Amino acid sequence: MPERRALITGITGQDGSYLAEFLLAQGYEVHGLVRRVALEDPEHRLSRLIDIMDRLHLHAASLESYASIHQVVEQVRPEECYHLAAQSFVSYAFDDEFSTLNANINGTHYLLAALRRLAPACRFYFAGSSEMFGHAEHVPQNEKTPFHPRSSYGISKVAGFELARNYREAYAMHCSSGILFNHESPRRGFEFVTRKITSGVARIRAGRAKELRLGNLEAQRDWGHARLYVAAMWRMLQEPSPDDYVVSTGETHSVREFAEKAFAVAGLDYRDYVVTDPALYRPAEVSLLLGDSTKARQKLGWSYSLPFEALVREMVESDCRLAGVPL
Ligand code: F7E
Repeated sequence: MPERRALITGITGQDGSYLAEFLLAQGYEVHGLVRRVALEDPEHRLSRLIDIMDRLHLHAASLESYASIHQVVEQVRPEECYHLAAQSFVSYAFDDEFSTLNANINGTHYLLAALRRLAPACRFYFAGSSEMFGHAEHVPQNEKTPFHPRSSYGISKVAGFELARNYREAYAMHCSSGILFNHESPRRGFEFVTRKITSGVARIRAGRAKELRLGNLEAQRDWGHARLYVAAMWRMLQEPSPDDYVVSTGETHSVREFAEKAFAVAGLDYRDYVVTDPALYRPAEVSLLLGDSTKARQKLGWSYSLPFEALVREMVESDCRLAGVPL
């Protein structure tokens, strides 16, 4: 069978790197759209791709420029496109609403418009987010739960979701959105709370820090493992018809619980180190997210069974290894 061509935006991130590995293992020709600065600084910005770099085709482009996206889509003519790139840090979205909305909404729109023109049969995956539910009316949240985003990030994801749906309905394109709940791993960026905690544990264990400052410890999230979520993205694009799916574990835990478990993995008591800092609270918090992924399990045959403790342990062990204090 000839190789299938996939294009991934956001390939340098946590999800992009796991998805690239997954698609390579399925025999795909994998293309990635990356910023020029990333190509100029591969050691840092392409670090998650280091082991598969020689098997990837990377193209410099900016999601802020329609012309550059058009050029890459014209060159690659992908059969599947996974749109993962975004300004994805919710706290930053409060500091700069304008660039979050501009980059996330326009980037999605430009890509869809270029695909429509140059590769209309391409199957398209949009990275939706549980942040679209925000101040959710129902617990747990499923595909029918109304959106009530609480940040410009959440708003930008609702807009992207609606754009993907509109291209599906108006132009008969195969556009699907995954509404992914929080997903973590040793490759998570350091600004997100799970990695902030696990890297903080490692620094404390290595004697390089004495405390860890956190914001709202009572926020609850449905945290899964990113490596296991990328399979759901792929499955969505293998379906005969496009659709939208919640991807989640069906369990929720507080930030406090994550911290308690992470410190315990290293034999420490979080109460001795965690300091709450009101400056780290968000102007509008999403207090409780819990996903119901029945549809993804039933229609896509996707499943998830990794215990929460195993995710926390993997992340702490990895950060302790990186800090030179393996457990
Ligand atoms: O915050 C609380 C914070 O930044 C989780 C992104 O991937 O998942 C992620 O969004 C919770 C929030 O992720 C700190 O207030 C307390 O309630 O790890 P986070 P997020 O905002 O849930 C969704 C699905 C996405 O789509 C996003 O792109 O933890 N929290 N103290 C803190 N959060 C951070 N970052 N830092 C703290 O010190």
